[in-house]
Amino acid sequence: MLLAGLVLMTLGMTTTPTETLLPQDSRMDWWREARFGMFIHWGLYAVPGGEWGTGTDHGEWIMTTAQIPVPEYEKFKDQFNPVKFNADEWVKMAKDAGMKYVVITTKHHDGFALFDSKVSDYDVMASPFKRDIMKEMAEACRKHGLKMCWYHSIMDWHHADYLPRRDWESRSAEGASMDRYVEYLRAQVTELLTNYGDVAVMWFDGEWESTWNSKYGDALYELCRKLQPNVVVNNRVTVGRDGIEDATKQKTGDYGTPEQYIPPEGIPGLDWEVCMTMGRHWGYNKRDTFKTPRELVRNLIDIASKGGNYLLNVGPRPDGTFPQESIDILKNYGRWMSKFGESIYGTVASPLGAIPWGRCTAKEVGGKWRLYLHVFEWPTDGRLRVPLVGNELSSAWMLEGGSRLRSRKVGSDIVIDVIDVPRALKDDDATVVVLELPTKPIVYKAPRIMAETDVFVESVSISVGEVSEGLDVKYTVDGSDPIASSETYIEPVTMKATGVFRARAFHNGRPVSDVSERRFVLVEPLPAQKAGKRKGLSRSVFQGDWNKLPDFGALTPSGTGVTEKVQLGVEPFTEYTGLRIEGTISVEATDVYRFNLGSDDGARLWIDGELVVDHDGLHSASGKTGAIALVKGAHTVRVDYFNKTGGAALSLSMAGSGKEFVEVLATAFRHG
Ligand code: FHN
Repeated sequence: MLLAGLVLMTLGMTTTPTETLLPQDSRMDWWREARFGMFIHWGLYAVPGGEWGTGTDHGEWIMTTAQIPVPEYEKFKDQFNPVKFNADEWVKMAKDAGMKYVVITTKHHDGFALFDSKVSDYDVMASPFKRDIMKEMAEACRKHGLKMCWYHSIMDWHHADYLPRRDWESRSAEGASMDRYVEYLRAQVTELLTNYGDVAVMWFDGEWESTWNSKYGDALYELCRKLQPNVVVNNRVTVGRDGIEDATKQKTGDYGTPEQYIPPEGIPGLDWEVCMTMGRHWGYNKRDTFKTPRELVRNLIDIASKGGNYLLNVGPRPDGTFPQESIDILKNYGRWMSKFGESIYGTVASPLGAIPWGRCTAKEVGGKWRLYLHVFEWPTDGRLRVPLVGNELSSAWMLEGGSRLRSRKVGSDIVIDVIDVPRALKDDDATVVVLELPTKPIVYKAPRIMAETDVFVESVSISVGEVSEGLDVKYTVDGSDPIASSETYIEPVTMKATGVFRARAFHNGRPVSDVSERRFVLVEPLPAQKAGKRKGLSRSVFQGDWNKLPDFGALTPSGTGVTEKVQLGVEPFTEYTGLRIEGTISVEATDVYRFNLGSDDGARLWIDGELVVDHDGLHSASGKTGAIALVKGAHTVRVDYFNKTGGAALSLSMAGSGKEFVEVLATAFRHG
């Protein structure tokens, strides 16, 4: 038995084989079919084009990054007159590029609305332009058959009631009411979902500041669905993302939104969409530099091969035109999608393991399954190998032109002869070869072993996923190699002793994959301590400029007090500030507990002196998870936290075995 309380910083997948299927929700059907959309970031920030003072590298955040006071920034309103704006041209460029939906900023963090809002005079009708841009965009999308979608920022640097204030600005927060701001936010969302016809997606953003919470977020989600029952809402309507890369879907929201980042293995069982800039900025910057058209085409293929959508951004100029680089990128997409769009639309993630020459997407067509093989690099021997496929072969052809290709099984690989493919059919960005199989692909890859944690105090439930239909999984728990006579995986397996779980795929009684393995350890939970006498936790405040957590024990606090739970405790939370929060936390049962510590900037969590989560360093609002085994009762808890500059956030949630994460409530804490 391992010593008490082994702490794990890594957690396994908690899905089971059935959960790798996407949630059955017809609202998402068009979205899963679409795969590709245009993001548009446009607003007052286009006027300066990234320049302020000597600075030239600002984007849509220029109000904050250049610390422009509200009255100064408002002057851009009087310069906003995009006389060359033509919604029809914009939507036609999206359509011709093969995009199926358009998400445009109705209001970004700067608070300026690009639509005629009756609840604000800080909108486009107050500019020289005086046209409802959203109305014209909605009409153009309807005309060209694209889905109209709204981006709307929860965070608002202009509205007097929004909190927290930017720490550099002089406007007082006196009298500001976040509840009143939320009513304003809901009123604008109501306008956007009432006055412009069908809206396909509400793309919320700016949900990460400490003043937004799941109560507001859940209510906002409900409002959207009440106003337009078929509207799709992203996960940023509520709190809880682990940073901009995180696509883990909260309880609220229909899909995850990894940003500027392609999840290396996709996110099995969830809907997700990568949003990305063509250049370095979301909003227009005169000096922006752009990714190559080929890189962007391959991004689309890579994302689709992992089962996600791609929302690619354009930052229009202040005159209402697209930057020429964006136009050229869109034209290249149009060229490629006109030949190969079938290999993207309505496809699902590749069933194959890694392939060295490119990517794969898959789709059922006419009762058969097509693997769309996107060739980035042509094999020098003229033989395209599709690894580890257990199906009998059907046929293979070039998607462009349809010319047939010779193919055959070599062992468990399918080999396609491509030596005679003419140069004219080899697209520099990617060429698609279709491999048709008579049934769903049977892929010989090692099973994925899934469990909440690698430690347990009584037992651990282990499931196996991502195994092709038609294969059996054989497993052992004594560390030996699975063989044909080993146990067959039927349902989650419970282990009650320390051991190594090993699994392997079998086809018709024959081993056909590598062996996957994972060690699970029975641990002694940490014994309960004496609970504190008084409610809440002690809270010491420190002032300093850190890039990572100092030893607060060696510093003199600037103030002390009590906090009811792990939180910042004051709004707005000041910069260059640290916290040490201590006391005891009570758990209701002996179990392995997962703790998610959310913070901006760095934080660490200790329980009974064991470091359970280390989320130190400078980072945006995000969470990290660790696990520890505890006996029912009280345990010492300490959270150290610091905020350097900008946004601040601190939260602690926990989950017992088999449970969802919930915020640790004040009733669990004592001190003194
Ligand atoms: O702060 C915004 C940023 O300006 C941009 O709108 C992106 C697009 O997803 N979202 C936020 C950063 O995560």
